Amino acid sequence: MALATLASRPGARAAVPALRDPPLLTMGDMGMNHGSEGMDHSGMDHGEPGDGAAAGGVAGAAAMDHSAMGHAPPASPAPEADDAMAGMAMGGMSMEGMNMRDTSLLPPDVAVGPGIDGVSMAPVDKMGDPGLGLRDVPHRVLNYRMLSALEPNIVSREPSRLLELHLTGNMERYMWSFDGRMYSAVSDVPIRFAWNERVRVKLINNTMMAHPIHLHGMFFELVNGESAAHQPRKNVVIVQPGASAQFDLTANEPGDWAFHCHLMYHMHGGMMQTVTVVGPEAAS
Ligand SMILES: [Cu+2]
Repeated sequence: MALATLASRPGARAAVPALRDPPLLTMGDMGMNHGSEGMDHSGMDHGEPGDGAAAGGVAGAAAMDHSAMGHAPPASPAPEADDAMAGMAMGGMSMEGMNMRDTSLLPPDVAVGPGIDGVSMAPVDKMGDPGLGLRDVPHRVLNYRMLSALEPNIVSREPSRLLELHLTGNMERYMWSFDGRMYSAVSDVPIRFAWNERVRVKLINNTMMAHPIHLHGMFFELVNGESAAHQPRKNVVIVQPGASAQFDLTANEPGDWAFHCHLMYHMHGGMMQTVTVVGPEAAS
């Protein structure tokens, strides 16, 4: 524990607050969604091959998005499928038969290898979740759903494309990456936007750590349930463990831009990519 004091005069000291409980990752934090928000058990692999509903949910979630346009209402958690998990109480859950690294859930463009030690089973949007260690505190905690752009966004048209990117890692080897490729392993430009293209980017966190993902060069608008004109403009978005987050981007700054986790250890560990915005001259 560390204590710091910001005082109005030398020697002033406030009462020392009580030590908080150390936060623990829950099943929901690992993309297994037993948390209170946006429960979705449909993606859970509990080893029942005959469970059509669960299997369909997984395949649907994995196969979606790449061809889909970003027209869906923002950030709506998948419908509940509690039947599949009926009777399984949180405390009594067995880890047996549960595959924490089911790489078949990943789209084909993710490079599967030693750099991926886990796959989120059913990532849900957690824009309204204050995050690990802050859910049950007695004081008010802010979250992304509370944000709204004061001035309307200049561009708020519907995205014409949905780009899904997976945040991936291997904690033991300390490897971090986008789509299973560390920055050192990327030889081409993997993330490319056309001039003035409007894209909804969906980040899916397959790791057990939160990643503040930062884009240089342009602001983006968080898909947080606010109207398109007032989606908050940011250039960093925290993606919680096992969860997803979406933002809308207007590609109107030509050039190459850094796109990386803002935890510097993760960036140096490989969670970094180059984003290229093709300039207007290429479009003509
Ligand atoms: Cu990170």
